[in-house]
Amino acid sequence: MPEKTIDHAVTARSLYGAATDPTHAGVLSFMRRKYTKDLDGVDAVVWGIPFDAATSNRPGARFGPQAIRRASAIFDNDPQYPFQRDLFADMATIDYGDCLLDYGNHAETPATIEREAAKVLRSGAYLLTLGGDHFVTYPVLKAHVALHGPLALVHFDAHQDTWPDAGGRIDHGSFVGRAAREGLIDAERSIQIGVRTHAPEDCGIRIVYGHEVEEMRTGEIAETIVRHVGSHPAYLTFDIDCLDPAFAPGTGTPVAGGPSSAKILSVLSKLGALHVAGSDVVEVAPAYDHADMTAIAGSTIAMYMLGLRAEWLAERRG
Ligand SMILES: [Mn+2]
Repeated sequence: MPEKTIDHAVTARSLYGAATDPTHAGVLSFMRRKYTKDLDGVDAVVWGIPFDAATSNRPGARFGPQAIRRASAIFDNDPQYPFQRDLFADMATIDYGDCLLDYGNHAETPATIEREAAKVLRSGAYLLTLGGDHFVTYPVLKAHVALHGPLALVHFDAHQDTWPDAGGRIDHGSFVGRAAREGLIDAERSIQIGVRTHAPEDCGIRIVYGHEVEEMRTGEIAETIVRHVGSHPAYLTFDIDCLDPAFAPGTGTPVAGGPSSAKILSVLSKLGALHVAGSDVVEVAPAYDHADMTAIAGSTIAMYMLGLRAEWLAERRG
């Protein structure tokens, strides 16, 4: 038997290199990355925000980070498809654990999330956030914008998330409208993919509707995104309900008529030209899942986000 690690999430001596824990055993961090709050020398951080009080329909995304971590155990020490590399060979990556939130005091939630995200970003690390419902993107995005200025939003979702909000709602369906009105995102450079509901306004954001995703080839979709965003720094947010409920039933507000995980993963793999400043995967709600299919899709999308980052870093370091 090749040399195996066990409980790499707590026994790892290095932040580099893939773990080799048995898939069915060991402490479950994201892809067995070391669990630590120490940001020294870290290139990429995976962080959970177990919050779902902003959900309009079925709650349960507070269990998303745990489910995604558990499903990520399928990524063992083989080179990660389709990147053909150990993502962690040259990218020191940690699991920063979860954000501590008071379930009885939502008024403090946005500021707590923003403050914690800012702490990570100040270290210079790339931040990949695991939701939680889609509200969590708003404070995380704010922390990124404080560092980078307004970002292009690349938003995979069945919903536009631009429903009315006078400015103070803790609502998973209004963060995009708020971000546009507050100048956090550059609406003209922003794009939504997979939308199949109608909100009252689009805020000037380009929409690729669900039926268009169905008709377009993956290269065409990726090219549309890259052309629209250009070289502008972008924030990549992925609501798992972008996928058809046949591929991601475990979510709060499923909508029929979405793309397959295969199609969307192919699109993501072709986004290497984007300058992605930060990313998240949200709305995985394992209580409505079957055979971990939604958690597996979510963890694979998160792995692709790290893969794109690893390629980005490798390219710049030569
Ligand atoms: Mn959605």
